[in-house]
Amino acid sequence: MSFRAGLAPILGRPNVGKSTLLNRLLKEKVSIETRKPQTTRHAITGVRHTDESQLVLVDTPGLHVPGARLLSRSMNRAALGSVAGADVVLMMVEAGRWLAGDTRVLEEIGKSGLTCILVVNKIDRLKSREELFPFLEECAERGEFAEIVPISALHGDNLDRLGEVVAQYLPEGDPLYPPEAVTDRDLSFRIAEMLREKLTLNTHREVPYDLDVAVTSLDTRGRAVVAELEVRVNRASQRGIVIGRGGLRLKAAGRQARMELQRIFKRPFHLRAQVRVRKNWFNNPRYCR
Ligand SMILES: Nc1nc2c(ncn2[C@@H]2O[C@H](COP(=O)(O)OP(=O)(O)OP(=O)(O)O)[C@@H](O)[C@H]2O)c(=O)[nH]1
Ligand SMILES: [Mg+2]
Repeated sequence: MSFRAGLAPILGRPNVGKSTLLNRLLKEKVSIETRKPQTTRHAITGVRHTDESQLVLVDTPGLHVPGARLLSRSMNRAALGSVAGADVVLMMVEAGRWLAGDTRVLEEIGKSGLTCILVVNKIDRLKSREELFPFLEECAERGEFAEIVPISALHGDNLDRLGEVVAQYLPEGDPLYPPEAVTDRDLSFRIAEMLREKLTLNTHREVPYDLDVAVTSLDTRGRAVVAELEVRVNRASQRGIVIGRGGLRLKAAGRQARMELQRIFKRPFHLRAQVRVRKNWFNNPRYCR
């Protein structure tokens, strides 16, 4: 049998589980996951290697009706941009819930003319298996999908099957990435995103959307990775919220990020974070690029 390799972006409205799927397919967290919508802000590539194929998956920001922010528009642009050069598109929906946002995603994918595989996620949430079949039928009526694959990304149900199905739609050819490649994102990005995930989980209302994290200095020469980070917020009051009473919230988030990074990279991490007020950073092209 010949080798297959190609590009498969994952598109869908916010919060359907795209990042969770990427991480489970790779068996490594390369893209952050939270229960809050609009978590992912960039297109993030992850490579799944098997003996027969190399699947280059792209996690994308959830497509949404753009708000006034430059960041919102640049997130949608990043998602749609990932369709260019794709071999097949994965569209993700939640089992039992086809919303207007899903129809909009399908329309955008339709413009590309590419083959689309529908991934029906979160099947573990259905009360019974009997609820699944009518929903799969509804999906088949809503769009022209080459395949419809029900999964639970969170529980890992049917993911090997999904990988095999997607591989069938890739062109025959040599691997696109070296065998050790996992993601196109560098260590600085992954450290910053990990802290952003923990801060997002530890803050509420508008704060997760008003904060951003960047690594300002990185030293990997010693046994431990030493990183300095800047946490950006939009307003002075959010600075206090993110830091928390006695610095406890920032400290807790930093510890959670450090422990998860140590598990992934199998070496110690030291993170030092400063919180700075950068008014309207989400409208600044420099931060949104
Ligand atoms: N019950 C259940 N929850 C899931 C499943 N997959 C993902 N989730 C949860 O759904 C939420 C959103 O997951 P993400 O992977 O961050 O979703 P996303 O589509 O990447 O979201 P955005 O980046 O905001 O577009 C998280 O709380 C996940 O744990 C699943 O199969 N079952
Ligand atoms: Mg995501």
